[in-house]
Amino acid sequence: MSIDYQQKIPNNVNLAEDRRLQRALEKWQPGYLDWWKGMGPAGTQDFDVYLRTAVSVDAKGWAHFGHVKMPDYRWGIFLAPSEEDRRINFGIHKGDKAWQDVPGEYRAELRRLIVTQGDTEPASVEQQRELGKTCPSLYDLRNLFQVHVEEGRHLWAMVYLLHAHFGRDGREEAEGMLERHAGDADKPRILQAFNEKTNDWLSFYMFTYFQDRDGKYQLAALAESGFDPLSRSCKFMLTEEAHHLFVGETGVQRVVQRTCELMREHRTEDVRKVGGIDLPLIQKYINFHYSICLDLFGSELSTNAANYYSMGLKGRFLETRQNDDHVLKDSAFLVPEVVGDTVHMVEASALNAMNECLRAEYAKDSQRGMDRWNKVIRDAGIDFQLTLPHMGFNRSIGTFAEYHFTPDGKLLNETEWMRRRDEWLPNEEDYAYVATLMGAVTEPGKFANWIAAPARGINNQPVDFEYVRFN
Ligand code: BYC
Ligand code: FE
Ligand code: FE
Repeated sequence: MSIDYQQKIPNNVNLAEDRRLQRALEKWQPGYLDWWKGMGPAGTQDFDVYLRTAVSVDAKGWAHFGHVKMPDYRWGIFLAPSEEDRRINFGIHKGDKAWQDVPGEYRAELRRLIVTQGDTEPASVEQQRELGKTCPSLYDLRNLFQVHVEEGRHLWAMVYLLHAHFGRDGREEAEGMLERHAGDADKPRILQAFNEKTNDWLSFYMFTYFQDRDGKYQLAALAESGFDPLSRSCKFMLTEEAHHLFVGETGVQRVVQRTCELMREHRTEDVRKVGGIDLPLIQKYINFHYSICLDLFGSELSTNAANYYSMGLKGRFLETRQNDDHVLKDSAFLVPEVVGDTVHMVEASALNAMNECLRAEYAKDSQRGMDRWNKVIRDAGIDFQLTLPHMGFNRSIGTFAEYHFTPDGKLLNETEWMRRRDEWLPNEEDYAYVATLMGAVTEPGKFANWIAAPARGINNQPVDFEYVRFN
């Protein structure tokens, strides 16, 4: 189904037929635009940006490219096509028809899931809002803005569900999305990783590699939902998410590549002397971003997560491909436990271990890009390996919250941890150094010294295309 762009709010949900809902969303829209202008990408209102906009949700139609001023971007409501006779695939309602309306008894749980998901979307834009001022190239600047408009659209996706299915409290929650802000002392965002600073571009690439990947896994689990409108929203969001992950993976890879070039060219490991980002510093950034993202999956054991699953609200990654009964009443899953000074994997109820189950998938997937980065280092003939830190490193949620582990998994006491944490996490000096590298490069086809050019441009355009016009 194609998307109606004649309307104030582009959509493929027949909004015009539901006047009340349409009016409610049109009332929310100006607040959203105010938020975009006040809390969205700073100082960008007049830029023309080469953006991708969805014109329909099928495979061919959703990637339409052209220069757009961001406040004029057509944020809309797009659900993936509905599946005929879709069933609930897991939990106690397995086999029942998927719900088109919120089941009354699960209203509170569904609302909480949708609000938590929605809250992260504008949060990420707020966290990254200053980065446009220090872009390493026009190509990267355009990618940053593409991510931003799509995170804005993801907020629309969740706000639509709240307005369409949760009545008055849904509308209040939709207001709340524009009232909480990343890092705000009084009204912070719900999940901690969305209150951290993202002040430099290495952080941005790490964010889109690690944190957007949490998005991918959470959205995939919600795409399994028995609540069909949520499932269809998340399915379409996932198609957009792929680009965010691409930006992260190739971004880090290009930094790694440039670092290797500088090391070889100048025959030194100390690339800070020549304006590069040294591999140990890249490792510290990985340690930080991966560990705060592991926290995003919640506690290893959670009755909330068990309930979400049994109720049919949130499934596992690729639920229908799992080879079991999809009810899991008597099934087990391995979760970590600290015994003495080592970590043991012990059996727990699979239902209670849902968060851990999703985190395990995430961990596997996180390794894949690392392998590609390491190949770049190896191909350059350099003896160094980037690694994911141990699951207990720098954790604040769940089993590991009360312990301290080194990146390679040795238990430390509090004093040792405080003394040595700067060896593993970026410290003030590291951030200050990276900050000195950040300066706007805005000539088409030029790149900052610390990052390699990409292999190709966006949508078959050349790398030196004018992806952003400043006017
Ligand atoms: N100490 O907090 P709970 C994205 C217990 S990113 C000890 O309820 P839950 C994006 C607590 O009592 C994706 N225990 O977490 C990315 C409870 O135990 P019981 C965002 C503590 O609900 C980049 C248990 O721990 N989407 O889209 O299991 C850019 C569980 O705690 C403590 C989502 O996250 C403590 N301090 O899971 C843009 C999806 N604290 O009583 C966008 C929606 C708590 O239950 N969210 N406990 O046994 C969810 O699915 C869930 O909210 C979470 C948390 C997975 C996040
Ligand atoms: Fe998103
Ligand atoms: Fe994203």
